[in-house]
Amino acid sequence: MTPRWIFPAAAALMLATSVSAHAATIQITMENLVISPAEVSAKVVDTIEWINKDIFAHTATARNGDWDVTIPPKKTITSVLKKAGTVEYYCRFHPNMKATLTIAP
Ligand SMILES: [Cu+2]
Repeated sequence: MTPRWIFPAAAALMLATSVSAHAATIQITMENLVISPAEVSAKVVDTIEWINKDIFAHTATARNGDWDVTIPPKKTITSVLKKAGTVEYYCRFHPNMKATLTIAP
């Protein structure tokens, strides 16, 4: 006889696989006042993990106003990309920190 738990486990596995085929998680690190990688390609529905390794807060502020994420010191913030385009962004506290995110539809 087949154990009852196999069916929900298989269903959960299939669900996880189909989700990951469409959306990726991309990590962008802020460390020593540098955003890396400085140029990232992503697509709509991807998740960005903003990782701040510094001991002060940073922001990822889109120049076109699409988003403005504040990342507290030593924290990781996730956000989901909703709009396509090539977005230049910077840190409001440290304007020398600049990078580009290219988001495909
Ligand atoms: Cu900063």
